Amino acid sequence: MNDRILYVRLPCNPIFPIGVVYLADHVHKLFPDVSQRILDLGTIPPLDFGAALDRCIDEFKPTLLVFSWRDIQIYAPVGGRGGNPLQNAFEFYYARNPFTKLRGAIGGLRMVSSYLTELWRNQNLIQRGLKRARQYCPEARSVVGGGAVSVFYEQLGKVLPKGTIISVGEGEALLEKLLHGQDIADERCYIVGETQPRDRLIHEQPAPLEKTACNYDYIAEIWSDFDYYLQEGDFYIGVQTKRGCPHNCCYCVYTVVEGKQVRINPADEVVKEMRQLYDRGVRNFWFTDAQFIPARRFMNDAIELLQKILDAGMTDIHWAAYIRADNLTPELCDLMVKTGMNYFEIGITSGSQELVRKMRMGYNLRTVLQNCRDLKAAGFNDLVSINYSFNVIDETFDTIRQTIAYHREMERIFGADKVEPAIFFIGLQPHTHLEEYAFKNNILKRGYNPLAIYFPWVAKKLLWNPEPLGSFFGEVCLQAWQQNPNDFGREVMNILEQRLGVAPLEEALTAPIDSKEPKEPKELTAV
Ligand code: B12
Ligand code: SF4
Repeated sequence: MNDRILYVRLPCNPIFPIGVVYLADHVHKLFPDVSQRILDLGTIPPLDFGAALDRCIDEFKPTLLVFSWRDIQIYAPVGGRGGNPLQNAFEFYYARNPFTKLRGAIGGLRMVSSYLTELWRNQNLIQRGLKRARQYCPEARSVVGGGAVSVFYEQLGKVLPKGTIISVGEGEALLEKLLHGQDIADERCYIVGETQPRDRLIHEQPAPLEKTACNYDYIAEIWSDFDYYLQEGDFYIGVQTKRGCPHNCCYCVYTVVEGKQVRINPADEVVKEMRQLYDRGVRNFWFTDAQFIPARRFMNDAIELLQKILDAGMTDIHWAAYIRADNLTPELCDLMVKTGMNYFEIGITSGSQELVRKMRMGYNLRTVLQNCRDLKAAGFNDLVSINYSFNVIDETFDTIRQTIAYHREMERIFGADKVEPAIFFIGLQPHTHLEEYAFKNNILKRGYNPLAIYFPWVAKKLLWNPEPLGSFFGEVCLQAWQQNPNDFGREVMNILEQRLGVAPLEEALTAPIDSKEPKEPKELTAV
């Protein structure tokens, strides 16, 4: 067999390229004779991207180029590569002072230009790589996948070279078929210029896969820059413990990208994988699951894994993850602390039970509070980031007051300095319930281009902050940046409290129809 696969992780911030590592590992286990190499452009200075790609292709002469594209939405409303996109956008849309508005416009233009440059640069790298590989092997092909492609697969088909295979979600099964020379028509993919993406392609379930420990000795052989992530010691190296999320949160696309069926990677295999990294000096791990504990029925799996990490003697590690804090027990809290969890993010989105239900999030906020108390009692004394997205749906001054009450209670539990309110506004994503809601309510027209954020009117709709409260939030955020730009989240909370007051906690925890077991709420009835 003469297949030679080059994995190119397209430029992005240096986050461990776990996707291509897993793909290469999977292929090696099934096709040990296939030669492989990894090139991570995340570790290479921008001026050298093209030359590094050329050099690698000239040396390796790949027959298959696997391009992995991690993120496109750098404009997501947190500090991104183009500056602070939320601040730019809000200054432009809501500032009354013309100078502030102008500053927002200039910042926005800078951001849009860096966004377009990245889009164009990645398309160019894909074209350039394929052209160069064809100098050595005229039949060379390219496949493109990864997080960004999974979200924007429909739009990317319009800009990538004819014949490129565009893949949605996990790539293991697709690569297997390509190497076996089998028909790929049933896979979650399509070929530019030859086939069209099937309707609802992203909603198709991924192929079942029993994940085994990644073989890092092999990865070190095929990836010369692996050490880059080991030397610094402060990277959180990705380890996946499961795939899939059963929930339905109205703005979230993870649940369709990874599928609703949760597939657990066997705990022994996860520990074996961590052990190899540990032996290479890694002490910080990020469990890259959509949710580390997606539902109560997966708590035992989390307990088993954490216990096995302890049993393996890895007692000086730290780890972080997205945690649904409604799925904790005192035993689990204890293990989380003992195994070194030193950061977690909870995306409750709102502190109002009524809104949490309307957004189909299936959280019981009272349970979350109780579990946080258990976590604190177990000795957790590190940082918690609570993600709030205001104004998603049916926000009122009352629900804002409830969110403040909820947040203050979190501060009482963990300590105000330990609770970081991360203020987001939802960046609307394709294939979500919220997008469907926007269509039904004539906020967006079907066929809009979600990548066209260079048009201010598209960007304004995708950065979800609708009236009647949109301008109010705009004003509050601008005041917060002016008063305390280095502690934006806390400042927003303080201003909201000064302006609106705070509700009794009990009001925040009580929704008109209190469903203990999250069923399918009907509030997004337009969907
Ligand atoms: C965990 C995670 C994080 C963690 C990463 C921690 C770490 N150390 O690894 C943190 C919290 C840091 C993070 C941050 C961000 N993230 Co994030 N993150 C994720 C998440 C949940 C999982 C990613 C992951 O590692 N999965 C596990 C690995 C194994 O999967 P994978 O890399 O996707 O690879 C698989 C497939 O994609 C596929 N595949 C990959 N490449 C290829 C190539 C080919 C050819 C094929 C066929 C298949 C294929 O096969 C792989 C194996 O199955 C995803 C959402 C999701 N559920 O996928 C978002 C996601 C990747 N993040 C996203 C974004 C935008 C970001 C941020 C840029 C947000 C921001 N604006 O700040 C930041 C980046 C921060 C920075 N420093 O630049 C987006 C990217 C797409 C987009 N919208 O542009 C995603 C998809 C979420 C979303 N829906 O919007 N993230
Ligand atoms: S629980 Fe998290 S990953 Fe799952 S659907 Fe909701 S927001 Fe998405």
